[in-house]
Amino acid sequence: MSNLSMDIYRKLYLIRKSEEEIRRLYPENEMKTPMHMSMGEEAIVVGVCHALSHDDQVFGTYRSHALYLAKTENTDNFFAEMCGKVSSMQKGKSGSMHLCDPNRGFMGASAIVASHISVAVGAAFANLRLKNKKMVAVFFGDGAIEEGTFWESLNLACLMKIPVLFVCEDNGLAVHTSESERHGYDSITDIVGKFKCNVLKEESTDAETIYKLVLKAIKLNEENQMPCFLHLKYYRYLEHVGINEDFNIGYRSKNEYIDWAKRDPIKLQKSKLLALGYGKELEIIELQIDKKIEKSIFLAKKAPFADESELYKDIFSDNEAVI
Ligand SMILES: Cc1ncc(C[n+]2csc(CCOP(=O)(O)OP(=O)(O)O)c2C)c(N)n1
Ligand SMILES: [Mg+2]
Repeated sequence: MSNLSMDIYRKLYLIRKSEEEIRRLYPENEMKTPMHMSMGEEAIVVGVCHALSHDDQVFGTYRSHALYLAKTENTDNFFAEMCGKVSSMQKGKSGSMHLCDPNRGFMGASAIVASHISVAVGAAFANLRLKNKKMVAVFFGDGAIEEGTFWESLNLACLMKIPVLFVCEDNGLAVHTSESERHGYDSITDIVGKFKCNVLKEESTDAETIYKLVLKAIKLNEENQMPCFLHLKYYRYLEHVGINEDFNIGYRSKNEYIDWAKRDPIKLQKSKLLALGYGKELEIIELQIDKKIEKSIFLAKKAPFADESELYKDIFSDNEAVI
């Protein structure tokens, strides 16, 4: 059995199932946080995180359910935070948009488009100075390319040879506005390619393909010390924010979704393993994950909310940053 293919499937299934559970439970109104769902994006985060080591660091956006679970697999903390409970590491104060787990390399997520990119470059610079060999990957959408801070951060990383993986998760949309209505150019990679960085792109929804691409990016960085810009395409299955489909409001058609769903990342990985005869193993893995998630949700629902005094804690940092 290919451990790689199975491990990748395990993570893909964990993420999809967790979000399916959010869709099932959100109407109960126990999860008060706004939800920017990841469905459709899973191959990117799993492919990238699988190529990183445990200590490597990632930074994400408000749409980071998948990234958080791919990097940490920590469903207890994830569901506790979704329910706003004190048992979560952030004690219910971060919600879906500001997930964080620095001990497992998930350094943080920001709801301000592109704001985390310069922070990630700073963390990578610190790692370089500390010679701790930690890699930094920063994930952002195609909308972040329209922010000045993206270009300033890219410029600095290229100039100073700071080893950052810039991961652009391009779903062609910023809320409801398509790229062609926003960009005064045709190709992001052509423009980024003018900088002194490695540029790699992929449209596949196969997590293993993306995993191999990231190994290549890491190797290139070892050879020439230049940062890497990864341009990866995916299709957002659900509305910009919320748990529903939104093909009825006019900015996109369900046919696009139907085309992408034919190569859905989870189904794709599962069909590869089924073709190799691993049906029984897949059943066992899915059952284990279902139980793990069920337990995490049970614990999250049972846990109390934080005491009111918690509102005044962790507002300003008086600790040294975890790097
Ligand atoms: C600086 C800033 N401007 C505007 C917004 C409002 N806003 C939230 S998400 C979003 C779209 C971002 O699109 P993209 O970066 O492609 O990410 P996606 O939602 O597609 O994952 C916008 C404009 C914001 N949060 N921050
Ligand atoms: Mg987008």
